[in-house]
Amino acid sequence: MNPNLLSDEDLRNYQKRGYLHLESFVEAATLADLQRAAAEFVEVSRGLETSNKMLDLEPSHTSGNPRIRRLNSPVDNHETFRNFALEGPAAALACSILGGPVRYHHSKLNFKWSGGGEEIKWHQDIQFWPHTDFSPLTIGVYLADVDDVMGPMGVLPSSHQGPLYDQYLDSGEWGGAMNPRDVAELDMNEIVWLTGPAGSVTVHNCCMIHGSVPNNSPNPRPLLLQTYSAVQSYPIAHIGANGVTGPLSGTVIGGTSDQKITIEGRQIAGAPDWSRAGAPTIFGSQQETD
Ligand SMILES: O=C(O)CCC(=O)C(=O)O
Repeated sequence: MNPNLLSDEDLRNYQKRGYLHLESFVEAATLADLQRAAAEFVEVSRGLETSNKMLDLEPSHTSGNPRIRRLNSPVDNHETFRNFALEGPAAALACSILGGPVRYHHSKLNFKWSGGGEEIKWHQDIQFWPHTDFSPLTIGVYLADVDDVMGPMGVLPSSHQGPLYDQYLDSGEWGGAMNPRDVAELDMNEIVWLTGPAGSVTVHNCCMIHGSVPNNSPNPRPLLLQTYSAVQSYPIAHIGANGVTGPLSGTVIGGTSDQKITIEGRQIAGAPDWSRAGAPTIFGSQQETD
């Protein structure tokens, strides 16, 4: 991994504002591979009438007029996306921002189809998948040129240092977005809309207020998103999406994990990660160390 991918100024900006906007960051050949992979799923979608675990389709989707909302977990569904996120430019960028090895969490490809592709209301991500710290960040790559009318992602600079909002509805159900009363308190003039040519990259911290408006243009707005945390940060189980983020979630990139974690000021040298190979019994572990 190239630790010098970003300037010191970029890194300072990320800390201060909670986001980065890197125009035309992904080089042409890699971008073309990602675009080809995305196009394969559009073809797959033609054979579907309704959403399945992999593809979330709009109700009006048909084989002749595909309308995809989201490809879930591209990293688990295509080698190109897997390489990009776990070994390629997105992995390198995550390591560069977080200053060392990182832990991959999850990925998705939001297509936001043409002619009305849906809005994503203002929200913060960390409530969806709390971690043991606030290092998690999401790297987005536009797979098409995106202008103002295509529903680009918008961020509220420095909001990652502000309140962490309750994203439940008044009814008590999970709403996945900020309450309109809280949104009304925001200064929307401060929102920065992250547009750019295909290959442009967005990075936002897990506490950043962000969202996007409907896509009223004649073209889809595919945004490939992958989330990472610092290696010493862990998803907290049994809350939100943690635990349903795919078999590659937890992959350590750019180094190793010493499994040390600090809770309430006390450091634990945690056991190895047994989530893939299965846990040994305490009897087995203790006998092996005799
Ligand atoms: O696709 C977008 O515009 C925003 C994505 C996003 O906010 C999310 O998936 O958390």
